Amino acid sequence: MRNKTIIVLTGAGISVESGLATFRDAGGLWCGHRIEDVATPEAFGRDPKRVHEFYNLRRAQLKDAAPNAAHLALAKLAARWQGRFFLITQNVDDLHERAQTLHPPAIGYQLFHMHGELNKARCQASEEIIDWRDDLTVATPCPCCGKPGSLRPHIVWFGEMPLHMEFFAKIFPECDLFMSIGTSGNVYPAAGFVREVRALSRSHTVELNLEPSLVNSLFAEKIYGPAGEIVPRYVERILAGEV
Ligand code: BV8
Repeated sequence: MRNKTIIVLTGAGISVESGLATFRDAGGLWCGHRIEDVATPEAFGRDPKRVHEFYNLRRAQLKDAAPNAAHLALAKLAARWQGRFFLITQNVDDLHERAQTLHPPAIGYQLFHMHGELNKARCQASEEIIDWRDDLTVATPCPCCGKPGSLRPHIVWFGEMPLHMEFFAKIFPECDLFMSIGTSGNVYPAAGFVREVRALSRSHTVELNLEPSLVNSLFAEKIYGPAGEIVPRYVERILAGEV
């Protein structure tokens, strides 16, 4: 497998052991909100104050979270991998970045937030993306155009096109190992990536999750348990040339 191309897809489950809630383990409620009330463009148009408060809460929670053993194991692999290593996350937290500061990545590593980032805001007038780690409100003046209310969270909401999709279509054919970690297989297009990789490449596919996802049957290998335990073990197997 050495010098081959690895593609990893992560979801909310990889951040659970860092104390961040998933989307569906709370019985469909997400920090007390229904997804359609806080994570759609319509919700933002209808009640921007409520949506800002939802993301302000999660941005604040993120400050108290730290990367866990699963994030660190992937960072260690990315630091030592001689081939190309693409980490695609559905998560909007910055725990992969923070893990990578402890293990500076090798040249072939790229990280993609396909659903945006909590610590970024976007001007709705200019589309400019701005680092943003504090609260956002409807009165916050936009640094680029000065207009209050022009900033939105740089998050891909339901019904919006995820980021970097054209690039992903280019790398799927060269994949040799596709790892899906901590995702339920509920949300598309991410849940369909394993099907695309299988159709376009001869990649080995492995699902590492607490429990079988909705697309578990599409994976050649399945390993279940807490990410903080199963991901470091799997990374050691890759580095030992056993995968
Ligand atoms: C799109 C940012 C099309 C928000 C997110 C109507 C109109 C348009 C689209 C649709 C539609 N109806 C359906 C769709 C498609 C829709 C979709 O898939 N809906 C689902 C709910 C049916 N998708 C979209 O809308 C996407 N856009 O399709 O655009 C389009 C086409 C052309 C032109 C324009 C548009 C956009 C989807 C992105 C939405 N934004 N996030 C925010 O974060 O605030 S998605 C959100 O769900 C998160 O990113 C999250 O990561 C993602 C997926 O969830 P998971 O990560 O899998 O989390 P989940 O809780 O589900 O599962 C956690 C898993 O971890 C579980 O399996 C659990 O067992 C496991 N776990 C728990 N603990 C651990 C663990 N595993 C390991 N260790 C542990 N300790």
